[in-house]
Amino acid sequence: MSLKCPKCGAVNPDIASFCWNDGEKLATTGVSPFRFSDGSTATTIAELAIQIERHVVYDSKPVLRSDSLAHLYRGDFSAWLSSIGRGDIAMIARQIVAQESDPNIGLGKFLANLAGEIHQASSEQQRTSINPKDGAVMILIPAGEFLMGSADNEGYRNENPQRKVYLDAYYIDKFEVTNVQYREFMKATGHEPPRDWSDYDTRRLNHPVVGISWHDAIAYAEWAGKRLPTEAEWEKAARGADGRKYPWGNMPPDTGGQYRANYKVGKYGAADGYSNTSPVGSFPLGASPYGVMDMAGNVWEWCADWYDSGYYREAPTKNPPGPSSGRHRVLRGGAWLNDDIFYLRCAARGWHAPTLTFNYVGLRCVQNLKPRS
Ligand SMILES: [Ca+2]
Ligand SMILES: [Ca+2]
Repeated sequence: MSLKCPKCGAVNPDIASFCWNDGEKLATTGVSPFRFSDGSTATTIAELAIQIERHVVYDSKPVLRSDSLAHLYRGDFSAWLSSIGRGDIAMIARQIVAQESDPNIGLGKFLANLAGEIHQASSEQQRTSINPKDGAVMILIPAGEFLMGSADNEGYRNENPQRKVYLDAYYIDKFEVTNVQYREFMKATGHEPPRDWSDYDTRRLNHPVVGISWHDAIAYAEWAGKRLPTEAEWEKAARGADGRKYPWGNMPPDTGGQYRANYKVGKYGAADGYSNTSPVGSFPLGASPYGVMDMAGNVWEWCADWYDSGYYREAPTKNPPGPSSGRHRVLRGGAWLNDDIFYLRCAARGWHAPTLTFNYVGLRCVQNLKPRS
């Protein structure tokens, strides 16, 4: 079954190759309805979801089709969600529910987002790899340009100017490094424990490790055969190519009463479910365009670069390596103790002295692609 793009007329083999650009155009021009190659149409997101269900999602699982379709025809997204099982498809469905409830997202934008999600899920196999040393799931960030920093009237001045930056392809940890992983590193190397380690190692095994200096982070990465991300690599993995404000898009992290990050919100900072760190990957709606988790919130993450507030004015636009010297190292992403969502933005920059340790700073690693033999 194929889809026909109403803007350019292209007939695509599946929704994963739906034209992104035309999806964006639909959002602004309001072109509707969306026509399928069998003559059926969709004018609302609910109808669209039904068409997608018919044409794409259940092609490989026909047994489930009639049951879950019935939920959709009744407009019962919650029942649909619970009828379709686990894994990536369930995550896509949650995104449908979340986005359907956001009046600012038109049909076209929704389609474009959904196409990206399905494409992501269907190509997940080639896009991920498992690091044999620490068991981390790593996601491939493809080579190409992205928008780094903030326009002059947005963000802090240290995020200006906004530039197009090209990066070679790399892998990045899907999750922040956990206490379990850090414990393996200590066992193997005899590295000293993080500050207040006894508070964390038994009760919070799947939480991000904290209380580690930049030097500790470097030692962990080297043990695992990886390295810390450059500031540019971190930012691209968080926001994709389109300059969005947060990993999930531009809407605030609590839109529709659903939380997309662990930050300090509500009583004890726990309206999102956690007053301190959360287990990694607890906010599936907060995934980046590449599926990287907790890029906003939970813990700040050490990057490889020295911090320089004016670096963007002089940095190369291809694989910027960071300043050659400095006093502080870069931190990214915000954490559970931040109540200002300004720090959750992908472009926001933090910094600390590389020797210091905090209960809100951890790490994740990156790895170069292996050269082809
Ligand atoms: Ca919280
Ligand atoms: Ca984080």
